[in-house]
Amino acid sequence: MASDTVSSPASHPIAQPVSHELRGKVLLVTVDNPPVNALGVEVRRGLAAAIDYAESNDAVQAVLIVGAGRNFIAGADIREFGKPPQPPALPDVCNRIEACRKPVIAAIHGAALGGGLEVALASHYRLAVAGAKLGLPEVQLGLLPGAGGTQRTPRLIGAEAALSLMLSGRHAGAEEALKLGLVDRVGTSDDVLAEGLAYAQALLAGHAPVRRTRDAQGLANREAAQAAIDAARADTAKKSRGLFSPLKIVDCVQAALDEPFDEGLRFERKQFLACLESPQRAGLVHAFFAGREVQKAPETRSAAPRPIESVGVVGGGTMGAGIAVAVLDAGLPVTMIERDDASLARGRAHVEKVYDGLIAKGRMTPEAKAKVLARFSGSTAYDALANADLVIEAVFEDLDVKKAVFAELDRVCKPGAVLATNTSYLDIDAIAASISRPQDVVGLHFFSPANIMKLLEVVVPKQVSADVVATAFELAKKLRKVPVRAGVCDGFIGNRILAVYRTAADHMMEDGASPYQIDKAVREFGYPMGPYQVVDLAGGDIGWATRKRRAATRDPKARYVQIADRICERGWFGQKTGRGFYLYPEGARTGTPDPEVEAIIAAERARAGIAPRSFTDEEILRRYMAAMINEGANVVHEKIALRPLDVDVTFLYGYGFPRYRGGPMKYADTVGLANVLADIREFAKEDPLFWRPSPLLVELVERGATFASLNESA
Ligand code: 3H9
Repeated sequence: MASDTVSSPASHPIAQPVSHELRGKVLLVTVDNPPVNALGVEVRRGLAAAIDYAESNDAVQAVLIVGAGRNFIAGADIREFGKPPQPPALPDVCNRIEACRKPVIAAIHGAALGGGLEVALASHYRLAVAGAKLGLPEVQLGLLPGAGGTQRTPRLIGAEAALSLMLSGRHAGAEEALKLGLVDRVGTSDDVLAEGLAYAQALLAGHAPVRRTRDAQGLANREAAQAAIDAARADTAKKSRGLFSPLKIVDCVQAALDEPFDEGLRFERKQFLACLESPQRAGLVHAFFAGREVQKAPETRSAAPRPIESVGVVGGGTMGAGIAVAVLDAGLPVTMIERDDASLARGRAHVEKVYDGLIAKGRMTPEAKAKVLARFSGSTAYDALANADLVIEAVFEDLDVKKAVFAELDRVCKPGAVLATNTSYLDIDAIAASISRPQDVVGLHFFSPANIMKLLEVVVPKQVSADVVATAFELAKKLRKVPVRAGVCDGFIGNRILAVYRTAADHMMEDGASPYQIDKAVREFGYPMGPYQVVDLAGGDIGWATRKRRAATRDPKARYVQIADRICERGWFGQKTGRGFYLYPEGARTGTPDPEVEAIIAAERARAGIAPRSFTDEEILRRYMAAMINEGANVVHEKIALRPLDVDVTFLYGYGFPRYRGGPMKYADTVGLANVLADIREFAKEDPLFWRPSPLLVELVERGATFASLNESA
């Protein structure tokens, strides 16, 4: 390049994320901070400077704030949390906007979330256009609206509506926002700039006064407000067990009712800072970014996905039907294959049952069901899949059965069709190698119920081509699933790690902890259920079949706890049989402890020559988590998972790990890897074969590094 064509950096002023220009009498202030106009320090400075300019310039009679790109403002810059604060703070910027002596109007399109909505609430007038999403989702990040949101929202729309928005974190569309009183007007077109300017001009023409939300009267009915606060407090104590920020949100609204505005702001600030420093905030923000990071697998960057316009599903059992529903819900046509008419009828009935359930709950109309099912067809002949772009096999978990299905797919499917298996454990490389087009074979491991669970493990066999993997990620997006890239091994990421910590739990049970104590300790950690409740829910026979299959290959030196086998031998498979680890009298959904199970456990301990000892809940968790973390480290070490964050997302979305702890690997960083390793070495004194420290964990501790450092460098 010739040197005279190169501009010096000085000739290119750095783009300012907030610009302003005069449009007639209106100062148009544009926030342009891609990708989502987050309120980083430069944006905060720019907004404050724009208001200063408006006040000091006589030509300006009103201010219009808009966002460039697809959103108004998505909120505070989450990446700044935990770093040293840089002035001006957002609450000060909002106060500056509200104090402006000339009318300030916010014109909203796309996301006005968190701090973004707080900027709008500090403005004097608000307009939204179709497609706008207004909300205060801070609670999902372990925070509370900390730029006046907890004080202005209830004053504007009342305590009940404000609490509902802030405690759920949900988004309201433009029309709902108008109904709630969050905005004053909804544009008739989606041209936010034109709508905003027209509104500003109309306000000026009508001599609309400056109108401050701090003076709004939404809390005037004190009794109603107090009742809403009390109800929210009771509900939150029940529903948000273990969470730090929700009750603080309620406290802030109480302060809004009891205190003058400025005092309420001070209270809010204190609570916000307490949330900001909490480990829950760190865990939830990690979960937010990790959930986005997993979508960026290398193949999604290097290859374009193949088009998917029609999908085949082989197998109409629980899994196949759930997958069919997930695909139908994404708007795609599905062809189901079963071996005979009776099985096909059962598969179709499974699919219909899901929609009938929605109809019964009033969440779907029979007409809508008919419309969805018009996209569903079934056949007992594989030839019906000749034109499918993607086929997902969900038949019985047996390698030979699956290979036979793939031989049929190889015979009938068009060239370029993606051939996926929903196996949970089997060797996908072997399945791929058994047909003439291994490059088209990929694993899509759904979790049950497949139409509901968010996790999708995308299992990447050796010979698969990159565009097939990219197609799997694209499918996940269409199905609104969270995809995690996994390598081939027994159990992939999730089930492989699950097997290890379940074994640790079984060891504790045989050594003296009751299954009921283990479940309770795990629930108190934040899981919705303990491991033995999960077995009872899923059906004990499933794990029993796997154990029997693996008996021949099990390391004879490894400790094997037989308690679950004794229970299954009695036909006690959990909820579906009325008893398992727990008793479920008369079809109860929650189980009660079973003295007979305790007797079986006692007998097994005696048979194994174990004198039972007691465990504290804390000790149970240390062992449970150490087993999980250690196998998580192995999975990363062997490159089955790309990074520790992929393990975290797997457990957050597929295994009920409490989101506010960020996932097992994030949790390990929080307690300190050296502590986890010390625990493992301690436990290894009793059972060195089971408790073998992962080489990766040892290496990180030696280097004084964290799992997080591997997320950043990957
Ligand atoms: C807050 O406001 C606190 C205040 O009350 C008080 C302060 C004192 N910051 O999701 P996408 C990134 S708390 C930084 O894929 P979409 C995201 O990581 C905040 N970055 O797009 C991604 O980056 P990359 C309350 C952010 O179109 C890229 O933007 N606000 C932020 O599917 C695109 O994101 C929220 O909680 C952020 N705030 O969805 C809103 N937001 O390309 C959180 C996003 O490097 N955000 N990024 O992977 C969202 O809900 C969605 O991102 C949104 C767009 C709906 C906006």
